[in-house]
Amino acid sequence: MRKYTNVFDLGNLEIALSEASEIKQDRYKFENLGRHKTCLLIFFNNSLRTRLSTQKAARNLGMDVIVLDVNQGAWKLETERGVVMDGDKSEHLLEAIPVMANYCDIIGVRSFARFENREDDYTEKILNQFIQYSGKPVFSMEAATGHPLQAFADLITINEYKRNQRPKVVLTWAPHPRALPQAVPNSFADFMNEANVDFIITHPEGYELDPVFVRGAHVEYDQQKAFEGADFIYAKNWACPGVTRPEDYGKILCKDMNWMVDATHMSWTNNAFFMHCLPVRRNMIVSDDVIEAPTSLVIPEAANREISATVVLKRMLQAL
Ligand code: AN0
Ligand code: CP
Repeated sequence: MRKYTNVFDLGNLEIALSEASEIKQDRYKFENLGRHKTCLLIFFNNSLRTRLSTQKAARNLGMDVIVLDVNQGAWKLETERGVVMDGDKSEHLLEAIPVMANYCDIIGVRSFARFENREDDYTEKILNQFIQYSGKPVFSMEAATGHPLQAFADLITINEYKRNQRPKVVLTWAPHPRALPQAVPNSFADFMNEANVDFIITHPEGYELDPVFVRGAHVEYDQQKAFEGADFIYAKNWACPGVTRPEDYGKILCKDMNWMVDATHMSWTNNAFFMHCLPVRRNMIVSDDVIEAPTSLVIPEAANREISATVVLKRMLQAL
């Protein structure tokens, strides 16, 4: 595998899931694969889970790891070509990428949507520069439009907890005080559309996700209807994706607290499991009792981030 940005990079999901369970049974099975190989993790944004689980995954494979927080201690990076660099940015990404690539074999990048320009975000301008100019395998640790390590961990979790062959999985929008990217819901939809699940998306009007990710999924604007008979509820906030009204891209259109997932919402379901990628704001997205219930999978989901990252890094090492 030379890049990992979406579900199609994984190929057959059944095979990917069986590799995940092989690694979960013995996470050190491939501990010699990464000897004398270095994984560089570059963060333009904050992280707890991705930062820790990806380092752990690299170490499971015997790799060395370097972590760079671009905004803490490195030179401020210019990302636009043609800019007269007379401001606060001392270095250009076009030099920084090949320089950083010298010191490693595989690169992970976290670079969230900036919400300045929809086209820049949806063409993955920053991530694609790493792919183009590093000459190294690159994986997304949440880029502008996707978070495929999270979605793979979510799929692993659903596969572990499902009670029937084809569970009903609902992705629901929920309220949040700040504008958040669409990366997590996009990738979740990307994966669920290829998985053996009955997939429904529910959100207020105006929050339609990009058709590249929604594909044939059923979109239901009535949240209660969507929740009926659900086996898994996956909650996430996202800001306006600007599909129907490009001028609203990145805006908060709705703060309706009736969309928060609480015990009443869960009572509409088939005793569903609750999922969220974390970090989560309690009593905005989900009530205390729902996230603390035995049916909450937020912790096992986060634990599976180590597994999804180990599978992806293993495949990248095998292709070096
Ligand atoms: C980020 C987001 O919504 O994309 C990261 C989630 C994994 N969340 C926040 O910024 C709170
Ligand atoms: N779920 C997730 O990616 O969490 P972090 O932002 O803490 O890495």
